Amino acid sequence: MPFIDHATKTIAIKVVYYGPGLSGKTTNLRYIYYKLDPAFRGELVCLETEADRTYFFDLLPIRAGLIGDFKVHYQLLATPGQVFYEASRKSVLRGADGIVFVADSQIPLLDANLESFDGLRRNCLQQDIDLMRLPLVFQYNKRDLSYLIPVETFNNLLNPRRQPWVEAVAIDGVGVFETLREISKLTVPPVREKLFGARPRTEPDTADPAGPDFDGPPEGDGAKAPTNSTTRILRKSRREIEAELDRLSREYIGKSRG
Ligand SMILES: Nc1nc2c(ncn2[C@@H]2O[C@H](COP(=O)(O)OP(=O)(O)O)[C@@H](O)[C@H]2O)c(=O)[nH]1
Ligand SMILES: [Mg+2]
Repeated sequence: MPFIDHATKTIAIKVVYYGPGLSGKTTNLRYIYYKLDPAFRGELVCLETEADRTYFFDLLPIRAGLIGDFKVHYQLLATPGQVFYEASRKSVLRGADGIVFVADSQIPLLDANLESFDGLRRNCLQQDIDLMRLPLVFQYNKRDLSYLIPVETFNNLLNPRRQPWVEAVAIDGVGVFETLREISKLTVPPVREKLFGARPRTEPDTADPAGPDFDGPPEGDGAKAPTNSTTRILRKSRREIEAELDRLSREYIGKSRG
């Protein structure tokens, strides 16, 4: 369910990057952060608990264009991959408007991908999220390496409904904005319908995070995302982290008004 503020005419669309540990989720967010003009993105933060680090994920708020006359913000969230962070992954999925499943293309990691996708299914079920109806894009990452899982195999195993998929080398930025564009194409129509019903559109939506406002160099230009672009935020408990997430996204929406 997107966050819609009718008073300020702003919408926040939440996109969760999900996948096995080390598949490249943080790398995607870093690259987006690094390429977008600072005017169109907030800080990339890593939220974690002080005590046991049992709860952490990355958050990047970005500004896109308009749906009707509503300003659109995307909140990109990357889940932690390790098995023992199940609780974090579950609560991060709450209220997700779309999911990018970042798979690791290396053959030895086939099982890890399948297990992670199973976990996604299970967590959605427990959160009353219908994964069959949620916008979902697959990113088959690390295509620069050898011994790769063929795209066809990935699609047969993970993506029988043939939702959009993108082959990526996130570390070089290849496919990163393409993935973001695909998920935005899928997340905008349900929001539009929620706002304006099914009536025909009068003006085109511009809520593509890699769209008209994006004037960075073309993706895959060989530039690597810097590895130290994340601000760390420590909080005591999971509840405090969730409150912080709320605060950060609202603060960003507030700041980027006008
Ligand atoms: N070769 C290669 N390495 C990648 C690619 N994307 C990410 N990595 C590396 O994989 C590791 C894990 O990436 P990270 O984004 O932290 O994974 P996360 O656990 O999904 O957030 C890092 O060392 C990245 O540099 C890629 O496309 N190709
Ligand atoms: Mg990560």
